[in-house]
Amino acid sequence: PPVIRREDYLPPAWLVPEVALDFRLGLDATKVVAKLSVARNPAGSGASTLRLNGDQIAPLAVRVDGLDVNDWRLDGSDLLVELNGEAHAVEVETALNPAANSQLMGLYASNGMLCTQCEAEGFRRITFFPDRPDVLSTYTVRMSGEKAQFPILLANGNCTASGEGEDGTHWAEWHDPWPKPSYLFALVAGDLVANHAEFTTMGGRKVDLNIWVRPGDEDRTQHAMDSLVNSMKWDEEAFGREYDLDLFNIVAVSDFNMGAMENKGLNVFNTRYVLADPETATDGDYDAVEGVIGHEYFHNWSGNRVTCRDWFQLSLKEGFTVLRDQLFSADMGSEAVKRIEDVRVLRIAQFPEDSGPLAHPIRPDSFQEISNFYTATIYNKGAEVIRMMRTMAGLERFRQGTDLYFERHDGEAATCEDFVKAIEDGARLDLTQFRLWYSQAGTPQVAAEMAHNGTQTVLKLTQTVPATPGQPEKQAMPIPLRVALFDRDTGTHSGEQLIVLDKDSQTFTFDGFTQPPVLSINRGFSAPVAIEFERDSADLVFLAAHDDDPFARYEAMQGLVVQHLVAAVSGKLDDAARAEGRAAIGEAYGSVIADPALDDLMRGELMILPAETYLAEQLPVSDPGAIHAEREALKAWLGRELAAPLKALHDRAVAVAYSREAAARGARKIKTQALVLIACSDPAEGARRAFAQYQAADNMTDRQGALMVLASLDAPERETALADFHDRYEGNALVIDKWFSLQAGALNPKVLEHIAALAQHPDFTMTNPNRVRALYMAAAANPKAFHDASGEGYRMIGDLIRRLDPINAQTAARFVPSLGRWRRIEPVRAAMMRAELERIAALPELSRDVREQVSKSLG
Ligand code: B3K
Ligand code: ZN
Repeated sequence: PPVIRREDYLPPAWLVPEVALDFRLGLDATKVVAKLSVARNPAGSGASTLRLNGDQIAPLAVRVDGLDVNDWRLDGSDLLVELNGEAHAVEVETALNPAANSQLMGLYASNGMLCTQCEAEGFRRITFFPDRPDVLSTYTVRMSGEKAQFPILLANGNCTASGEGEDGTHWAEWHDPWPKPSYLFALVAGDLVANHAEFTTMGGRKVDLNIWVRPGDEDRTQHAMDSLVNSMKWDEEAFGREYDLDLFNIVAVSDFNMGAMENKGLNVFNTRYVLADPETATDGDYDAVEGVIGHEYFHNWSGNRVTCRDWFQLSLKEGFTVLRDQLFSADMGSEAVKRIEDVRVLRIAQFPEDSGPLAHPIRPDSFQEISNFYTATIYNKGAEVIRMMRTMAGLERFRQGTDLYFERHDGEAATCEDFVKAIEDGARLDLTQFRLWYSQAGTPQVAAEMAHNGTQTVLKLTQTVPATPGQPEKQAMPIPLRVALFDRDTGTHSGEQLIVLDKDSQTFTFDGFTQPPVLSINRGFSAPVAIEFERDSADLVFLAAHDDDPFARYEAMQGLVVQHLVAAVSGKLDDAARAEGRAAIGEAYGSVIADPALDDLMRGELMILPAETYLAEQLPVSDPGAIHAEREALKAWLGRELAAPLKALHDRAVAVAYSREAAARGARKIKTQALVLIACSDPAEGARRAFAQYQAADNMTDRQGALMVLASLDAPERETALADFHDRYEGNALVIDKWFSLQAGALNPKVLEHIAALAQHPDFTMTNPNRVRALYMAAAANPKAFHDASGEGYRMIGDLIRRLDPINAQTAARFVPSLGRWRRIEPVRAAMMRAELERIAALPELSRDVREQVSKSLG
């Protein structure tokens, strides 16, 4: 497949200032007439050929300035039309079968309704068009269809006219005044009901808000609506951004490749990020709804008003919008907890990507299939990179930078360079060297050494940016590190400093300590780097108890466990060292459980042990079996050692009544965490408590937590609870997804058998991405299933990719990276993982999506 390169960018030869689309809707036959007013781009090549991209469609008729033409040509799937003048009207007809569209890109059917997904290149599956984000057009959309089947007809912008047609049909016309790229086009037709609200913007504009769902689901939309209103208000206050249409529609669909899509004025959402009530959604689900509603809304400015010049600039909108949604969620809840969660996601999802065969800079230089680049690197590392600019500039100057960015580039298709330049000018920062963060992949490793002499403390920092595919040599990058030095006796520090490491190696001197201070570094995770600093457990126990930066406190807890488990799996622990390491962890854990100054949400964060994938990242090559065994052994030890305080914690949390308040959410979080550890050390007691929690539950957080614990146990309560859960929620797709996920993610000895049986369950289907992910993403992330020594887990994921690829290539490709990590895994398993990739690569028919990921993973 051809490689597309960033450096080959050329402006479009033709622009399309206006588009009129006419849809005659049918589930298995939809007719589309597209009228494009095209004009030569003064900044273009001057070519007379108009190139209109297409994918799996055929031109039924082509007209230029009202006349049928037949001198058009096809180049691959693109339609080429020769044009002589400066401006023309080009009309193309296409016919689609939405019901047969299992890829869920373009126009497709879901549960009897029709909807679209165009980003990145789905619009070309609807009609022929210059399907690239730097072609901005004003859209007018007319659609007609059976009124009974599609009572609600929606598109971008405002509804300008509607009426009844013949034979039970009706029609609607929509107009979006804001020029937009084709990837932001959307249309929805179906039997939908709305939760309606109103929002008045800071400029006094009244906006109608609708959240459209299938009849029966409307009672579960209030949290999404509250989140939308909060997002609109927050963006005005935090970024000065006001909404710009009189209408904002959100539609929930159950078949969706991703989380949601920011189409102008008509966001389309995966139901899982819209529907929530206490009975069916966990606290985590509530947070995810708030975060994604915010994210898509914030795209209205960072993405829609200012869009991307080309797909290499994807992080321009995604990195920035993720940062915006992170700041929003932090403001709505606990800033400290949100920061810890965001760093955990980065470490679990992005660090392994950055150290593997698919590593790429946040602004990639090339791709084969853009859908493969909606990655944790573009999104989450992209957010971290912008967050660093914010940290260096300070909040006020950063805001001046973003104001300048929006002002300068409103209505444009911009580049990452435009963004950096605007921050540079607006925030008055020199970002010359900082631009390396956009071009270099790989997680910088920062080694720290401390020396103390008299009253002087010298901190020596050395950075290395690891080699990544195509980038063997790296340059030093500016790394902003928030640091504080603690006095051991007083347990305090005299102020935090921001130091910027911008050379390979640098020393920083601090004065005034009569004894060696305790270093707290990368506080708040001010830079997305890995810090290597050998230190005594005593120092980590000290920071875990005393650090006033909540992230640093969490980090000290993590550090204690990481040091211990890495030493354990590397065979570096004798019995005495193991006992000593556990004692330090037990002590820190014990104080976290007991500390009255901690709220339970934060306590819950501090109790989370480092993930196995993060532990694996610490080693050049690791044995997942050994990591799993050591981590489980530590959990069981903690459960035994802290049995009494954990049971007391569980009892205390059980007594807290359900509410959405922070205190009650915190209680639910630690409730299940305590339960997990109790079950690890005493399965019978764990099963008893879990079953009681399950039966008493009046909310999904408690019910799911209890069921998760039971699913991992070999106890009679397991089957009873699983059967009850299925009966209770039969027909509720999102909750049945949980039922699949919990079993596939369980640390049960028979988990592979269970997964095989679930794949045959009547509720399982390969055509619904949520269901596929519920079963197989959970399986691929479950060390006990995926890394089973037999290699059966690898075979299961390999088989899935082969079977899913022809149905839904985008979703299939998402499973490749788990197998792609083989180089970092011990040789016996690595060979089996590699063999699965080779089996896939040998297939004659593979999507571009899977082909790219597999060949990069093998190469
Ligand atoms: N912009 C969409 C992503 C669509 C990707 C399609 N392959 C969701 C988001 O980031 O908001
Ligand atoms: Zn986004």
